[in-house]
Formats: sequence, C-alpha cells, structure tokens
Amino acid sequence: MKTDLENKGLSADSFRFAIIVSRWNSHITSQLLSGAHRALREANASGVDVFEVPGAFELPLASLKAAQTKKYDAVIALGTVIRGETVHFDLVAENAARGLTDASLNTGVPILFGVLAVENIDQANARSGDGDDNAGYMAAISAIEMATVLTEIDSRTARSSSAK
Ligand code: INI
Repeated sequence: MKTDLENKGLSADSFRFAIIVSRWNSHITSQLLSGAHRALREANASGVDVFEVPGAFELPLASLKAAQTKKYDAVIALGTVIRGETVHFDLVAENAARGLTDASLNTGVPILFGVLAVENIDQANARSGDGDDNAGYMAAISAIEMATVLTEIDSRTARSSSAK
C-alpha cells in the first residue's frame, strides 16, 4: 500500500540514504534524527544507514566519505549550533555549510543541510518537534526530491542520446 508521501508523488522505495548526525546538543539532534527517519519511513525508503560524529564541524568529512562510496542516493547531515552557547558559532556553522556544499558539488551526490544554526534553545526546540517543520524531516524530504530529480535527469539524458 502506498504511504501518504508516495500518494503525493514522493517515493523513496528505490533509494538508499546515509544520515550523518552530530552529538553536540544531542537532545535536539536526536529529534532531528527522528524527523528524518519519519520522512524516510513515510516515503518507503529502501535503506538508511546512520553514522554519528562529534559536532557540526565534523559533518562535512563524514558526509564526503559517505558520498564517495556511491552507495547512497543522498546524504542527510544533521546538527545543531546554538549562538548563545557557542563563542565560535559563526566558524562552526559557516564551515559546516561550506564543507557540506563542497562535498556535494565535488561528488555529485546530494548532501542535505539539516543543520540548525539558531540564536537560542527555544528556536532549536521550535524546529525539532513532531511536525513537518522539523528540520530533519525537511532535510529528508529534500533528499528524496534531489535523489528523484537527479535520477530523472539521468534517465532523460539516456533517452535523448539513444534516440539519435
Ligand atoms: N558543535 C556543534 O555541533 N554545535 C555547537 O553548538 C558547538 N559548540 O557550541 O561549540 C559545537 N562545537 C564542536 C565542534 O563542532 C567540533 O566538534 C569541535 O570544535 C572539534 O572539532
């Protein structure tokens, strides 16, 4: 039977995902992980592997490594950086964003930015609840969309070259 997301045209039943989750602010990142799992379950993902790293700063290297294996159709990076508790907030958040972007562009594998960079714990709680605005849930939905669109680009390219 099709799930709700599949009925909306969002199916992940042929896709495999890696989730890289950081332990800093684990009370929040565990909620992001639950949100990501919920989305992937709702879309019937065929496989999910989860890997843990210490902090958001370490997300890019582990995401790059996972992407390089070519085992995954997308990688979902989850973390939480809170300005109020982090003197080097900007360094950690900016390097995580830049590193994840570089890793994705260098491998051609979608790497999704499920990193909360927020001012305080209230904002972090607001984006890690049970709803569809959970940042982990949203990153996983975007991962499915990116895996779908890249597969579509591949298949349309294959059709046009064989039509010659
Ligand atoms: N890492 C986070 O993911 N969030 C934070 O809020 C944070 N703070 O507050 O410092 C944080 N720091 C650790 C950093 O990501 C690295 O793990 C550490 O610097 C070792 O490289």
